[in-house]
This record gives sequence, C-alpha cells and structure tokens, in this order.
Amino acid sequence: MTDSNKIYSHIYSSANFPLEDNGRTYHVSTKPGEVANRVVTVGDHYRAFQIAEFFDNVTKEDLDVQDPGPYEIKKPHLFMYMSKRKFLTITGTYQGVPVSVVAICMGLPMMDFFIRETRHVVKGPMAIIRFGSCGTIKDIETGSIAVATGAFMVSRNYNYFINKNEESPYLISDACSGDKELQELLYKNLKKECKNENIKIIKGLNGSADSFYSSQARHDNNFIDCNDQLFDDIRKKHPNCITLEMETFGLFHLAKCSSSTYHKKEEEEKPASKKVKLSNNNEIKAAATTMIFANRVNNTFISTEKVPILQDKMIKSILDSLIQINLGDEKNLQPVEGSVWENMVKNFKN
Ligand code: R1P
Ligand code: URA
Repeated sequence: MTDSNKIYSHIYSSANFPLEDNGRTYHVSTKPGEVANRVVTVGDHYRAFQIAEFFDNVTKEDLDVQDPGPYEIKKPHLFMYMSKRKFLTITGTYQGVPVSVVAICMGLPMMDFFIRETRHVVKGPMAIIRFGSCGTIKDIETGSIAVATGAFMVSRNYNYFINKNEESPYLISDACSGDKELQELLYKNLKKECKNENIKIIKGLNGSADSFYSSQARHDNNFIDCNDQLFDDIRKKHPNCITLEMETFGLFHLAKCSSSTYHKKEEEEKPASKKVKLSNNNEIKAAATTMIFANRVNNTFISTEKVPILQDKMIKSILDSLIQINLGDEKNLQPVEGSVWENMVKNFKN
C-alpha cells in the first residue's frame, strides 16, 4: 500500500511552474541531471521497458519492477522514476551516449506535460523521437511503419455541439513539420533495419486527434459525434495524410515554439528548406514514427502478439537515429557532473 503521507508531503515553490523543494517537476517528477538530451517518448510502459532493454548493460531483471509506483530506482547503469501521475522516465546509455525514454500514457495534455517539464530540467538542445501506434486512413496493411513528415491537429469543435451556430463539428489545423534531418535519419535507419523483413515503411502526414473515437471518425452509438464526413474533410485539407493518432502534433508544435527566436513572420518569409536560426540553446529536434495498428479502410486491427516483434525491429533504428543526430558541441549539453549518467558514460569508456 502506498504511503499517501509521503506522496503528499511536498512544498511547491510557485503556482506558475510548481517545483518540489528538491527540484522535481509537478507531474513528470524529474529534476536536472535525470533526463538525457536525447529522448524517446512512448505511450505505454511496456514499450518503454522494451526500449530500455537496449540500453548498455541493462538486463530484463533490472526492469522487472513489481512496484506500481511512485518509485525511484538508481543503479550504476540505470535510472528509473515512476511519478505519481504514472510518467515513467528511464535513463541509461546507448552505445555510451546518455539517452532517456519517457512513457507519457496518452493524448496531447500528457505530451504537453512531458515536453514542458522535461525541457525545464534538461539544459541545452534536445532531440525527441515519438515512438507510438496509430491508425491509417489509406489502405496500408497493419504492421506497417509510418514516419511523420509533419502533423496537424483534429479537434472536436465543442461549440458546434453546444449552440449549433458553428458550421463544422471538427477543426482541422494546418500542418506543422518536425525536424527534417532527424526524420530522414529515422527513415533511413528504419529502412536499413527492416530491409530483410516484409514490413512497409511509409512517409506521410499525421493527424493528431483529441479523441481516439469521435475525432478519429469512429462510430459510437452512445454519443452524437457528427463525424461521417470527417475522413473526407481530412483528405480534402491534407491529401498526404496517412495516419491518425493522438500526440505527434503536440510534439512538433511545441518543438517549434521552444525557440525564443521563433517568429511567425520570419518563418513565412524564408524558403521551407532554410530553418529559422536559433540564437539560444533551447532547440528541440523532433521526429515521430508509429506502428500501424488499425486500418480504417478495411476495418482491421493488428493482432497484439505481433506488436513486441515489430517494436523490436524498430527500437534499434530509433536509438541509432537519436545518437546520430548532431546536437552541436557535446560540451554544450548539460554538464555530466552530478547527472545520473556520469558514471555510466565513464564505465562505458573504460
Ligand atoms: C490510443 O490507443 C493511443 O495509441 C496511440 C495514440 O496516439 C494514443 O496515445 O499512441 P501510443 O501507442 O503511443 O499510446
Ligand atoms: N492509436 C490511435 O490513436 N488510433 C488508432 O486507430 C490506433 C492507435
């Protein structure tokens, strides 16, 4: 039984950005030195543990935690923190490079908590890859892999259901791109890793929905959702859309807004290939890859036993891409001294 006195024993320093007295953030609950500059973010904890099996020196036994949390586990080669809100952060090294995986559960609000709070505790540029699952609105077989070239948001237009003056029950945003270089690395590495497998790897736009059901055009007789036209509307606005899930837009959008030099006007004036120059050290390079679980054209769903096998094929490519992406001078990344991976990196070198 969890000791609730211990859980509710913190004094928070501010209402604006609450931090525990030990520096931990309010929801993700990590503090400086515990999260690496290179991060994979996933929905579920099992996927996170499977990724951590690829970290240097980590064994299955290390990851066999029965405690439902909150917990903190610190070993010479591994750090794990399960927050009371069930954000799970695992930090280790991959081929000697510090990396973290953070499981955030589901939806845009969770992505927002993760990015903002993780950004707060990590110094220097970051690379973040989302590794998730999705449905496809093209006739692409389940078990295929998608790499997002950009993402847009599909939200339920709440006013439509309240006052009926609104024209459209759903709002479809413009698309926001991720980091082109990281996206290409990811695509290339996935292609290489899966070249002998019968797995399709497709690049295209992703729609992030604010519901698994209504804003992904699923039918639910218990509710009025007015979503019969939704796929057509999405295809009309974004003909390159291949997938729907629930977080990638949040990642790409906040990655873009993480630069203090982000100017809408400046970006509009520059050709797409020229990135807005970042004068601060706050850049987040973001990319996303998803496993296609649902084919919404022929109404089929992946059989779950295939999932760990597919994940196994993808994890190496994702981690390889994360450590290959150039984040500038390594010295500018957060200081190794005092971080949980200080000795992990030293041990790897020796
Ligand atoms: C819905 O089943 C969940 O699966 C997808 C969606 O984005 C949503 O979070 O991604 P994950 O597998 O990463 O959770
Ligand atoms: N995740 C989603 O959000 N949608 C799907 O159809 C499958 C997985």
